[in-house]
Amino acid sequence: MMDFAHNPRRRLLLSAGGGLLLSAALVHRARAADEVEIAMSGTSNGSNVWFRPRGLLIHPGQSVRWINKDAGNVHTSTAYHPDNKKVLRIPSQARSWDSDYLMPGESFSITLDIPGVYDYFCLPHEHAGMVGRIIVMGENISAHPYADTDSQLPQAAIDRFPAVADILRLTQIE
Ligand SMILES: [Cu+2]
Repeated sequence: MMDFAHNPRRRLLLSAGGGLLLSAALVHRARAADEVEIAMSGTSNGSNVWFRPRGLLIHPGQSVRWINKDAGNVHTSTAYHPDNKKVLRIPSQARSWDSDYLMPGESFSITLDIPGVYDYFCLPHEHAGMVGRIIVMGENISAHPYADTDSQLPQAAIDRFPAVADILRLTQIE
């Protein structure tokens, strides 16, 4: 599905094995400041699944890490982008992403530099409404940026995107 060399997750794994042991404490502090965590989780019988927070406001250059905290399910973080065979619902200059399947305990991170609204979904659970929205702060954030493509998504997905105004006001929406 994805070119090996362009899969950020593979790159992370490679660098983790080959990197020098720098100051672990320093690395940890930098992560705490610059990286925001989004949990992938659900009920134990899998009847309900979600990203938490599903609405998130960050600043340009900040990183987001999705962690599968669901012991009984695999999940993905996948951008609404033609590269993933979906309509475009991230800024047009931004790079697409797809975590591929994350097993329980696995994680995936990206850094977002371009301001705007980023909508993403979980590949096996889009129809169950497992979607999320990240806003990278900047000027001219549209209140309803992707209304013209709503009809091409499952209704359950449309229903779960937090409103842009609510994310801007509250920073995180559970
Ligand atoms: Cu999922």
